[in-house]
Amino acid sequence: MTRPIRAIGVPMDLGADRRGVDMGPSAIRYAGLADALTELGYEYTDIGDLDVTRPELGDPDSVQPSTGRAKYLAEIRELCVNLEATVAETVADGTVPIVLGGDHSIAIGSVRGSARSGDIGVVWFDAHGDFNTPETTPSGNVHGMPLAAVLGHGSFATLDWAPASIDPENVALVGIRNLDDAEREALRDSGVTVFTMSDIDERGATAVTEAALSVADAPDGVHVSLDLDWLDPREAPGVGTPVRGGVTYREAHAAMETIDETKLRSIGLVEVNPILDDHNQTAELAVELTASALGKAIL
Ligand code: B3U
Ligand code: MN
Ligand code: MN
Repeated sequence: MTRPIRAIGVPMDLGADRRGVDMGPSAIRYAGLADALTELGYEYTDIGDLDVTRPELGDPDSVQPSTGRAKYLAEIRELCVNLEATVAETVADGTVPIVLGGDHSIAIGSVRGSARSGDIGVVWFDAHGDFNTPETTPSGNVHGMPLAAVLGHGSFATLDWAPASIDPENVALVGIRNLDDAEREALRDSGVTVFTMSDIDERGATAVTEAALSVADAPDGVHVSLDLDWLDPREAPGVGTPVRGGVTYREAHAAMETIDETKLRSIGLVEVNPILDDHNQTAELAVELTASALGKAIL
C-alpha cells in the first residue's frame, strides 16, 4: 500500500537576495502537482501555505548569531520551527510531506522535522554546496547555509533550532559545481559525501544517484532536498541563482527514477522563481521530477 502525500507550501524568500521564490509554491501547484500524483494513485492533500514574514516587514539584522552574519535569522527561525513541527506531524501520520519552497533556508525545518523521530539519510541535489556558515558566508544569505546548519557547523551549533539529528556519513550532495573557498574546505572535513558534476560526467547520473542513495541509506528512509538550480539553466531558467553546466532533462529524470519511493520519507522542492521562469517550465519540471521520484515510469 502506498502512503498518502501531503503538500506544505512555504512562500519564503528571506534566505535569498533575488525576490520571487516566495511564489514557488503557487507555481508548483499551478503546474499540476495534485493531478500528477493523484494519477499515480496517491491520496493527495494540500494544507496550504505556512505564514512567512514579508521582507518589507522584517529587519535583516534584528537578531544575529554570536559571530558572523545571517540575514533575517529571526524570521527564518520562526518559519523553520513551525515547518519542523508540521513535517514531523505529517511523518508521524504515515504520510509523505512534500515541502514546496521557497528558498533553500526552509530545509532546516524540513530536515529537522523529518529526522525528529527517525534515523534518516539526506540526498541534496544542488548546483551549490549550501555549506556556508554565518562566519564564512560571502552574502549573508541563509539559503547558502542550510546543510551546514542542520549539521551544526559554525555558530549554528549554538542555535537550538538548527542542528538536526542526522549523521554526516548519511548525507550526500549531488551535482555540485559552485563552491566558495571556505565552503569547499569545510565540506572536505565534514564527513558529507560530495558528488560533483564531474562525477556525473564520468559515471552518469544514474550511477551517481545510486551511490548517493546508498550513502543516505538509513533505517527510517531518506529526505530528498531538490534545489531546481541542480538542473542546467537551459532546462530550469526559473531559479534565483542559475549556474551553467547542470544536469539535463534526461539526466534529472534518470536520477529521480533511481529513488525507491518506499524509502522516501520526505521531499523538498526549492528555489523555483516564477518571475525569472519561461512559461512556468521550471515549476512543471519540479512536478515531473517529483512524479519520477514517486514511481512514475514510462512503461
Ligand atoms: N555560495 C553563495 C551562493 C549561493 C548558495 N546558494 C545559492 N547561492 N543559491 C552564498 O551566498 O552562500
Ligand atoms: Mn540550495
Ligand atoms: Mn542552489
